[in-house]
Amino acid sequence: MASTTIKFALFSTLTIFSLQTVVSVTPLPFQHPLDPLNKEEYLIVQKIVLHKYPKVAFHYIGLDDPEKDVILKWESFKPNVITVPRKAFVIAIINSKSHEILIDLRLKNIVYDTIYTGNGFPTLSVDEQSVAIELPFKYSPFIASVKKRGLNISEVVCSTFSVGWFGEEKSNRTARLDCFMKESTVNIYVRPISGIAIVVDLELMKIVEYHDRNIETVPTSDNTEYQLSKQSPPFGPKQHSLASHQPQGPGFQINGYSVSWANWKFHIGFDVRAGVIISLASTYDLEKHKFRRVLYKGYISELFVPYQDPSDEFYYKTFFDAGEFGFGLSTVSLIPNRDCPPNAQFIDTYIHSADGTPIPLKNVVCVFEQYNSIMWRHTETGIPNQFIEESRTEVNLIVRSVVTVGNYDNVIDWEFKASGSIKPAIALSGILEVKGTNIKHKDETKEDLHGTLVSENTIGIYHDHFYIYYLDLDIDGTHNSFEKTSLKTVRISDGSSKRKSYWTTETQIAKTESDAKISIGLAPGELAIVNPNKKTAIGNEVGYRLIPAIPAHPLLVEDDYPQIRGAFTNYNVWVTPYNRIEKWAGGLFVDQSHGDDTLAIWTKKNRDIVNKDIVLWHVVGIHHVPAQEDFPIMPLLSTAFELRPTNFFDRNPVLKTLSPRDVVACPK
Ligand SMILES: *[C@@H]1O[C@H](CO)[C@@H](O)[C@H](O)[C@H]1NC(C)=O
Ligand SMILES: *[C@@H]1O[C@H](CO)[C@@H](O)[C@H](O)[C@H]1NC(C)=O
Ligand SMILES: [Cu+2]
Repeated sequence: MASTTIKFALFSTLTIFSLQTVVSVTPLPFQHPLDPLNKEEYLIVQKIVLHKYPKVAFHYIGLDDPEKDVILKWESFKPNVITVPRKAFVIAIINSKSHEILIDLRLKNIVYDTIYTGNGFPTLSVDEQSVAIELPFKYSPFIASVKKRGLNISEVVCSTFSVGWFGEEKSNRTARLDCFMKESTVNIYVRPISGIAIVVDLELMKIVEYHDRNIETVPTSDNTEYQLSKQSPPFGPKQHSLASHQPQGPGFQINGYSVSWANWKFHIGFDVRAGVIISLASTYDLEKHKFRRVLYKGYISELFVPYQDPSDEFYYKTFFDAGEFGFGLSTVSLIPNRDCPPNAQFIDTYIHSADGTPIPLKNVVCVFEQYNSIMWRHTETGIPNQFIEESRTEVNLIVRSVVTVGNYDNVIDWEFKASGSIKPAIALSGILEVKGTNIKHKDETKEDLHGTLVSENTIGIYHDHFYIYYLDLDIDGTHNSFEKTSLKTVRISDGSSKRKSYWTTETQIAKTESDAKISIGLAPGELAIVNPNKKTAIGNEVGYRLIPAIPAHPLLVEDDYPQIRGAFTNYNVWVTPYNRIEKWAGGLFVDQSHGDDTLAIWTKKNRDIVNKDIVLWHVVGIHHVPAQEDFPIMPLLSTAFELRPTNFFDRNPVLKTLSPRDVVACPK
């Protein structure tokens, strides 16, 4: 989480980029009904809304995805794309009121325009944050605070932070500002000016609350630089180059936003709130000679990052990065040959500014093949006079994007395997959120620092990262069930065996949403989405298993305000019946939300989920106790889970897959 300084810089670069390359950028016409809005479509939205209202702040503009049956019909019969509705959903602030507006992009009219009167506010816009961060420099109490600390105001930069919700009945749309020193280092986040609270009313665009509680040392800039140009020898440890040359060319094709590779085809969407969206992932079954559906739609629905310092200047830091700052708005351009290997291909898209203007975003996604590991192998030594060894190399396809919300960088990968697995992975890097302290050595205090002393005068505050994935699996069709299989020990007491025990399985079909709320713990078990209407030739239900990430459970008490808002972390797994409007696990209006529109609330209806179109939600969490190695910038910390076919194929689907080397050696 979360600031504007970096995003502001990003936008400036983009503006320059668009001016320089305006001639060569040909907007990609949409070819697929799930393609993100293109430049022309953003302009239509802007024109229509500005025609009705003179002053509008656009906080969200995105594709209003057509109904699933329409998409599936389109995919099966491949009619002209024009037959599918094309609409944009808009959240805008007009006269300080949140509007939800639906626009028909073909008819070029407003389908509905309603005022939202519930709790919570839209995603903060980058533009308003850019204005807010300049306010302290014209605010005399702040100038005095800086002077009092002996700091140079010309070397101060500020960032915006969402304020959270702490039980207030009513609140105005506000943000907090934290300020940092940029002098002698670009690593601003590790040089906070601690002890000051600044609250900005985003509608009035002025500072409405200010206090300077105490002065803590601003950590020095020594050893905080991460730019290569600022480092001095010795360099190391040494890394040798790896060949990622593909003499036969890439094994995948990208057509617009549609990708095909090996036995997979899928679509990559992009949304200013969700970031990358994987849709319509189907795998080709060599024996059945057809594509079979696996994942209708998958994306990260929310990221909850609660910090664990209850003091006046930190308690409010309980961020919802997707809903408050926008994963898509915070997606950065990937760096070729660094973020992605030389064999990667890149996809560009558009996002929008607060006045509705489309902004090109280059290299927002990269797609590449990666030699990973062994696909399968065996050495057979058990047959006299024969020596058998067989091994197949695994090549995977990775779809990567990077979401940088202020200080943190989230590397978001979707990995596809020829064996039928999909492996979503998250990796964190970037800068810790730290607090200044007068303490230089751990022995100086016995107090709870609410974090780790990661450098002199610098506390890396404890926090969590809880990602919740929306996974609308459609295993071989839309109607699926959720099965929980427990592995249980059976004691043998009748003397029927020399053994005293064994384990076996017991499978239960989750009937309703309550049956499907799962806290993954010590009890061994298997979780699977199955299609009860489709069986293998020998009678097993076809399915996909969830091999979960290392489980992380919330540690805040259930009635604490941030936890009410982030109640979707109460379980690691949830299953809901498909509902087109249940997209955001923390709610549609998350900024300052009261937690009344979360997954935890929707599932109270306890709806039926047997043999229905269902959605699996998986929480991937990291409890982060910072360490000195995370300073001044942290090496990648990663976690992943796997959606793995289970009795989906009749046998190993990669039995006859050739390793790349075999393909080269094989004479045509
Ligand atoms: C304050 O910082 C500015 C900008 O870096 C610099 O030009 C100026 O000399 C500094 N003033 C003092 C008193 O150090
Ligand atoms: C909201 O702002 C108005 C002024 O615009 C102020 O009168 C009111 O007290 C504020 N409400 C809260 C809860 O801060
Ligand atoms: Cu962290």
